[in-house]
Amino acid sequence: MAGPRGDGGDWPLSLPSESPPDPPPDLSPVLLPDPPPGRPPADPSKERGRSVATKERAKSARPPRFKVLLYNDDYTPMEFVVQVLEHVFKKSPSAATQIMLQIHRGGMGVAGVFVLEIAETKSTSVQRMAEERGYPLRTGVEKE
Ligand code: TYC
Repeated sequence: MAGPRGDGGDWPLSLPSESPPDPPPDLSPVLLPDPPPGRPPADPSKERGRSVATKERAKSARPPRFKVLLYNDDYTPMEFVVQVLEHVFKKSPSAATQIMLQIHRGGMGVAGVFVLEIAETKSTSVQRMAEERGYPLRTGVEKE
């Protein structure tokens, strides 16, 4: 007699009963012996990969810093250099005066330390401010 589906197939379907069902897989952790202490990693390519990853992480964690330098000259007024140090480099009036005097006496000084893009922007902006007033003040950017 046909099954309830009317397609002539056996109903209910019976599973093959010749072999017993597979036992459940053994999922218990396999304990491997610890490697001897101090042994180098077996696969050197993995070691290389790890060192590259470490480098990249270090890079993004702390990008390199750049000094913005101001150079002395005989014509740029001291007051202008102090103003630049206060407004562009956010120095206090007394810190700005000290840095200006150090540049005046020593020929060069550090106005601030920044990541490259900020250092270049500040350097360019000081250069432009000086040029607009006809002062020969020179700036530079140098890796820390
Ligand atoms: N030497 C300049 C003067 O006597 C002052 C000065 C200081 C100029 C610092 C540039 O970066 C400078 N007027």
